[in-house]
Amino acid sequence: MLSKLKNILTSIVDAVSTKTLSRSELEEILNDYLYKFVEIDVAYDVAEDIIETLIRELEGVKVKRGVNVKQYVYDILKKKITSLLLSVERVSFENEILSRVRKQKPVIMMIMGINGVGKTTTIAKVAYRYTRKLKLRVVISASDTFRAGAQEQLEKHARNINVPIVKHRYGSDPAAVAYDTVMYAKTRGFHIVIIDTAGRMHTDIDLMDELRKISRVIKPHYKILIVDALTGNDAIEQAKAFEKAVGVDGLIVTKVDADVKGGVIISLAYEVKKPILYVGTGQKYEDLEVFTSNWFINKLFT
Ligand SMILES: Nc1nc2c(ncn2[C@@H]2O[C@H](COP(=O)(O)OP(=O)(O)OP(=O)(O)O)[C@@H](O)[C@H]2O)c(=O)[nH]1
Ligand SMILES: [Mg+2]
Repeated sequence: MLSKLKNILTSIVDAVSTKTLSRSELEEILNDYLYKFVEIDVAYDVAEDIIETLIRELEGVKVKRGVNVKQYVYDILKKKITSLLLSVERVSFENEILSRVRKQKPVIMMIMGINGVGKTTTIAKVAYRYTRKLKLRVVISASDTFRAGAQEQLEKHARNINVPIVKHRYGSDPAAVAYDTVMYAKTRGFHIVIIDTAGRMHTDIDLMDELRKISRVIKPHYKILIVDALTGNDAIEQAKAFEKAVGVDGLIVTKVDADVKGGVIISLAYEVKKPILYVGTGQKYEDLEVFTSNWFINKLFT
């Protein structure tokens, strides 16, 4: 996980920890890293920002005897990356859900994203977490009425985690399924409705219209976009397009366990500025973690 980003940071620390360096020496050394960062999905502007920060903080600095120079550089990087991520962490998200359900049931989440990013799996993980940890009653709407096998896949997950789903026939209106699910939840006192939607390219106008329709009919409290860490910087384009067409309240980044590059979360934080609610770290129901800047820093620096 994140191994290339880790390697780059280690290599930077080694390269600048030799002696006191001037601005031009630092620029010479660090310029190479601009492209190394970009290759691992750190957006160009963020890479520039990180390098500029390093130059500013290290220029002409004589580290006091007894202070570990490498540690000094690591700390600069840690602080910088933390500051980039702080703005998108939302540690109180589950508390917010809990206080919402106390006031008004059900709380509705609509899950969206392009094909194959992990929407359905993530829904199962969230439902698993909310029923087990938050002790909430969750029902899932099978609003992917399009892809062959989508309903069976969701049913299988639902059986495994013991959560009900509401479904219609394939080809039926996803908004109608979602509406029925909300009614189901209301009459039976369920706390949470999670709407599974079909994968769609962010460039497909008709399918984006369909999401807008679900959103208009159901008025979800949270429109959550799933992005796959392995899609790299395209995840940023996806987030911008979904935000423009439907609106995005939060992100979940999946397949972080399989992502050796590691730059995409930093880029999302810098370029999209939507809270990252959770990260997917595997294929099991337990493999969903609350995203915090600390979580990321710990993965990078330990
Ligand atoms: N390693 C890993 N695999 C994941 C993660 N999340 C999802 N997957 C896998 O990604 C694949 C696609 O997941 P789905 O949940 O079907 O994706 P989807 O977005 O619902 O796909 P469509 O409905 O076809 O658009 C499956 O094989 C999942 O097991 C994760 O966090 N880590
Ligand atoms: Mg799906």
